[in-house]
Amino acid sequence: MSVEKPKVVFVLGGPGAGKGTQCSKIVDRFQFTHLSAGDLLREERSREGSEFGMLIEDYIRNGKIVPVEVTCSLLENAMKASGKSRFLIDGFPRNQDNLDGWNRQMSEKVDMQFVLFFDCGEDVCVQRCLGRGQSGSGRSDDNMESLKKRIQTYNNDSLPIIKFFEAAGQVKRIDASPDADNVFGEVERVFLASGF
Ligand code: UP5
Ligand code: MG
Repeated sequence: MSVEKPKVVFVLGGPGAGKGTQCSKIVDRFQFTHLSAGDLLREERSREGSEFGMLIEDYIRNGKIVPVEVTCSLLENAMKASGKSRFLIDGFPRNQDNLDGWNRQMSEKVDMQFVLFFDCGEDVCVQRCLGRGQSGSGRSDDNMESLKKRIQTYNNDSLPIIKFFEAAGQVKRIDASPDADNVFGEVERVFLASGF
């Protein structure tokens, strides 16, 4: 008897596109567990005794992408610890190193369904992150200096990965500029059409 592999949806899009907001709504509506790579890295950064704390803080503040060995292991551990079988992987893979590492460590162990891509203009993304920073997100990268670097990394390193998935017919693109409920209307249609 074959055991079904866990199902994975990658959730990608620029900084502040609304990945986390929409993932919460998907969790409320469908049977998925939300794993944000950024949240897992921030947790690891604050974990007492972590050997990666300082490295992670430097990468996050400078909008650089943490080496995949760290991120992929955090994701695999969180998947195992949850005991669940359907995952939204938010904010990963975001460069070629991430994708290569995932393919080495995880791709055979899961059943990747599609990539949910939140497409959002740069100005809207920046305003959302700055707004979140002003309302006390406590994130060390919600400031203009870090945001410039995050946007640059997104354009140079992450967009090519989305284009790669798109060429393979795996991307479901969502216009992320309307308000969150309207965006979710589109998201819901995608999940229903995919049999969830
Ligand atoms: N908001 C959301 N949707 C809205 C809407 N439709 N209309 C109006 N406002 C909306 O939303 C951001 C803000 O916008 C919130 O205030 C929200 O209310 C509002 P959110 O849902 O948080 O957007 P999200 O796309 O999740 O933004 P986030 O800032 O989390 O995206 P990033 O991709 O920049 O951040 P992440 O946490 O994934 O990564 C941070 C850093 O960690 C990276 O820069 C990198 O240094 C590191 N990292 C890695 O190295 N490797 C990884 O694999 C992942 C992260
Ligand atoms: Mg997020």
